[in-house]
Amino acid sequence: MTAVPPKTVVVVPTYNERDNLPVLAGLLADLPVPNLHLLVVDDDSPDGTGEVADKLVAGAPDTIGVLHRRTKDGLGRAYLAGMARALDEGADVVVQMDADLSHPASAVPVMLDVLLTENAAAVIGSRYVAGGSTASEWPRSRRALSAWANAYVNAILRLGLKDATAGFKAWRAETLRALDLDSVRSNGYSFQVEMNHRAVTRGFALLEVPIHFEERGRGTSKMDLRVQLESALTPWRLRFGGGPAGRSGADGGSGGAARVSPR
Ligand SMILES: Nc1nc2c(ncn2[C@@H]2O[C@H](COP(=O)(O)OP(=O)(O)OP(=O)(O)O)[C@@H](O)[C@H]2O)c(=O)[nH]1
Ligand SMILES: [Mg+2]
Repeated sequence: MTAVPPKTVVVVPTYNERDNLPVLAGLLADLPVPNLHLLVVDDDSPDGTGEVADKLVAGAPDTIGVLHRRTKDGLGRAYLAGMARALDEGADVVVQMDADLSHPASAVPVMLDVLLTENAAAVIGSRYVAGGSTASEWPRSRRALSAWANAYVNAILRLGLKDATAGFKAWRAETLRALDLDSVRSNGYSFQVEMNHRAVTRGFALLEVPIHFEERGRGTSKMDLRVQLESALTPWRLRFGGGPAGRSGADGGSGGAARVSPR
């Protein structure tokens, strides 16, 4: 009897990623990972990404799915909806990944291998561990902002992560179930930080593996001022806020549970 490989669902939120999505779908399909599925979460992109996703589904209905949502509701909300769907559909592992080709698909097998062999609760594709890097096109100001954002988050929450704001991660299903996703409040990019904080304060081990972060493919960034403001305020809410994660963060944010991968 052969064991069924774990079901892995890659959740990809899209907003105006018409040109990038088919490229990403092709890269994922070519990976040597059995039982790998793609779930697109599209917020009614005006550029027709939703229809592009429908065509991809028609061509590979067993491995590609799409969740259509009615309005642009933020990256965090899209991920939460996609993760909930993936768990409902029996995922053993959920990978979160941007559609814009910033996150190298080639790192997915490495992240899954570390997740499953090292008994990690989640694995982060990290720009800031040894061997990781950011896009060479990034101007010095953008590098500085990213490094500063990580230092800021770690100083307030003591997550013990080199890349606390990364958006490329692989989660065990049981970890996600333990994070009480229904009560996650962050909507924009601070979603990444809130998820890490929840995991670390619950004592889960997050491992980081190095990735090279590319400049986005086609299309434009969705980062705006409201999102940046939320990112600046969220660490304080998590540390001192009244919710369950906030309470545990006030006394439990030692970062002791988070480790850097030995690789
Ligand atoms: N469904 C959905 N997806 C979103 C939303 N906002 C952003 N995304 C997607 O989330 C991913 C990350 O967004 P980006 O705009 O690339 O943000 P970023 O990576 O921080 O910015 P850049 O580095 O400039 O690309 C991409 O796949 C986007 O299409 C949203 O409101 N809804
Ligand atoms: Mg991007």
